[in-house]
Amino acid sequence: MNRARRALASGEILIFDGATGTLLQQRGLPPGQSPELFGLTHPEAVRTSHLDYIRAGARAVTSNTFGGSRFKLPPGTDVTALNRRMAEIAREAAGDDVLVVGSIGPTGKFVQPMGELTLRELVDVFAEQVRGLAQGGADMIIAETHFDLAEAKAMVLACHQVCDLPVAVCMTFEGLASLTGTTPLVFADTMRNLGVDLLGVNCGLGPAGMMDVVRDWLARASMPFLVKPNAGLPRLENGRTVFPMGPEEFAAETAGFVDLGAKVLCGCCGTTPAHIAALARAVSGRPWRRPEAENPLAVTSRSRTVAVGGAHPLAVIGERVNPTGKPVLTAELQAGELSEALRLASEQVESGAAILDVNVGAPMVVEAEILPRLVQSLIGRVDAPLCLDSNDIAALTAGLWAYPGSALVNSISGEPGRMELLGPLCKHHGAPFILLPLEGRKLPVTAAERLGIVERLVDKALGLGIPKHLIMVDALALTVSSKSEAALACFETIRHCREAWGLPTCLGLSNISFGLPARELVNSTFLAMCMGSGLAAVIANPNSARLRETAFAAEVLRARDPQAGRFIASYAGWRSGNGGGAAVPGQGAGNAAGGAPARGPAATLRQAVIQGDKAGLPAMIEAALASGRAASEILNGELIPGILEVGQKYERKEYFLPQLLLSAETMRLGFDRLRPLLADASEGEGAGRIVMATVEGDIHDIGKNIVCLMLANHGYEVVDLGKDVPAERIVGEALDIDADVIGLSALMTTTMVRMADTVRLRDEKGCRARIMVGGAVVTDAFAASIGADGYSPDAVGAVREAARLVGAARGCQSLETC
Ligand code: THG
Repeated sequence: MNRARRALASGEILIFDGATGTLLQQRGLPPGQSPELFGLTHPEAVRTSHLDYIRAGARAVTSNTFGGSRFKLPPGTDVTALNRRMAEIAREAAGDDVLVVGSIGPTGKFVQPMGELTLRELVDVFAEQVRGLAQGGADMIIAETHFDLAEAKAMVLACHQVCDLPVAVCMTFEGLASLTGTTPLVFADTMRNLGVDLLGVNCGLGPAGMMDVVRDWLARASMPFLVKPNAGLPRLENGRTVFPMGPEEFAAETAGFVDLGAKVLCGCCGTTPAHIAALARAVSGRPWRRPEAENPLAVTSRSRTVAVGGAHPLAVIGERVNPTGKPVLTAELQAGELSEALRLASEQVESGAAILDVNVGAPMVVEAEILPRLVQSLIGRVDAPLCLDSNDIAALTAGLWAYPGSALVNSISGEPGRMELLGPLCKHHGAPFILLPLEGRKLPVTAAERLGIVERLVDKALGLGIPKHLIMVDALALTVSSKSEAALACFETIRHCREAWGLPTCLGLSNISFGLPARELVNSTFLAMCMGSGLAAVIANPNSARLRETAFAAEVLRARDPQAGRFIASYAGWRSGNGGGAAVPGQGAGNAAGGAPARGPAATLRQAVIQGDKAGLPAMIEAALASGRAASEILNGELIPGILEVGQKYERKEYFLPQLLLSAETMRLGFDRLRPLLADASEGEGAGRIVMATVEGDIHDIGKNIVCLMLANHGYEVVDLGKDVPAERIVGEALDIDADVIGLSALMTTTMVRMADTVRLRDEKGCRARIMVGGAVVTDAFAASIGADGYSPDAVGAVREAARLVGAARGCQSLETC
């Protein structure tokens, strides 16, 4: 096995080298001159720089070829020879124990339609470089500082075309997107589809800035990843660029990525052998644990990724860029015009299509010419990833070469020879594809027939080395009006693919209803039933409101819409009959997001409560405490304002019960962590004992919970009896613990009258506790009318009122006048 591949598979953390520019300058490289050309005339300078890093503890050295492409070198340079020579020099320094990693930087050119080059031309440019690096003895190729997805893809295609070496690709992000709009997750999914061996992030950011990039990856980083930060963010001092982080600080922060599952750590700009030595010490002896993550099918564009299957929402593939039944579109495509196709595309994206099916098949249309042209026009205009729909292999090939991300190929059937031709094409381009269970002339009517064809096709694909995560199955919707069991066969096919094989399924929805009236009704009902069986994607008309409503509601029912967030965001104002609501599930920046309330990681603790971010909150609390913030300040300044805002959102009908519950749980999680720390900040033991409850018949407890938190935070001993509590229990508890105060809450006019029961029972039982009341509809006057001792309109006031009543209760006791 290749040395680098073995190292990547091992359980070790690998340390690679750091920046070489300064080392070469110390050895005579004039500023501004090409390090690669300098290396040809000063091989010793390059070799000893590598040795510096090996002595520092680097397990790999990076060849001096970052700018070694045709476009970065003077015309006439023998690119392959230069790269070979630099790899040889690195090999001499590395010997047998250290890895040589062949570096490839960006060319400075863009592919069409942003620039002049075609993807194929760019592959040729990289191939020249890769060939030389492989000949010179590189163990692995690493693309660094890339920012354009198409260029990164070209580099991978070149590697796979020229050699069998493992490939690492590093992208540079500014915040959470590259210069051309690629997010870390889009990048990760596209590289995963291409079969890249090591995912990386380098340059642009210091270690702290790279945390967010790596966190974005964790959802899917089933592949090893590399982190290569700068020594902090550069500053200009007296006209010189200075990197602020010293070796120890850099090493301590960078070593933190081991906890997140990083496989390779190294340094970019501003790092030196001392930084690498410190890094090697910092991670010494720590094992690598491959992060556990899902590996779903993903369709990507330059800026979006749509994960399909598993727990991801239904991906709607817009069907309308298809000449079938559209005379205007047909005529335009025949005349080589694209405007109607572009209009249909934009319209579907606005309706919420996650992916766009692109089919230009019509008489007198040369698909192999029109499809790539349309693809190029679309990638400049819409963000949604594309699905290339054609029977014409030449058209699919040309379409894939025109596409920067991972397009979905629709489809590969069981016709003889199709898989043999299309399978390797899809594998090479990292293109997920749809298997169509058709072979020969006979339609497979039963599920068993379909599954038989699917099984043979999947085996064939796996035999060609195609990873399973590129495969999706079409469940084959036939016409129910002519074959009454057509829908049943789909349900069974969908379920079996999912449960037995873990494969996502899709289907062309409208086929089912041919020949029937009210087709939209049949289609949307069929969709709901398919979703119940586990359908992952649907090719359909996203402009249909009925379809959208069905899809949104079905996602709630099959538990793929947490807290019904997307459904509520779209249909809170729905009226039967006239619909409403915007987009299908699966809309927006990948289908995992979509729809308010935002459920991404929260930026502040307050937001964590508002968003109900239970997963994120504990770490944020620890960070806040570590930064020296007092527990009481976190509670009063973040958690309580957060939960108060949740209450307001609930009242404004922006939030519904699922959000309310989630936020309350998040709040409780935070409070449980802070509670032991609050004692110090309290106003001393024995501030008073208080029994709190929401009265019988009422299940609202947000307000009461806030008051409990506030009272506890002020040092009161609070016994929270919860909600829907009978008067007997409240007074009984007050007697048992000899409470000073009873706090009662009710949200509704129908339940607030129950507060009077408690007052009456307290007097009957001779309980000394003073009673304070509150809740949305409770007023001062009402409190007085039932004989309550105190009232507060809000939680802050409740604390003040509690202090007054405890004083009264105790004063009363000492005077023995009660
Ligand atoms: N499986 C897979 N791919 C597919 C299909 C499938 N691709 C093609 C098709 N079936 C899905 N796409 C369409 C596109 C258009 C129409 C139906 C399915 C359609 N067109 C209207 C008509 O013919 O009247 C035009 C109406 C309009 O939208 O304006 O119905 O099953 N893998």
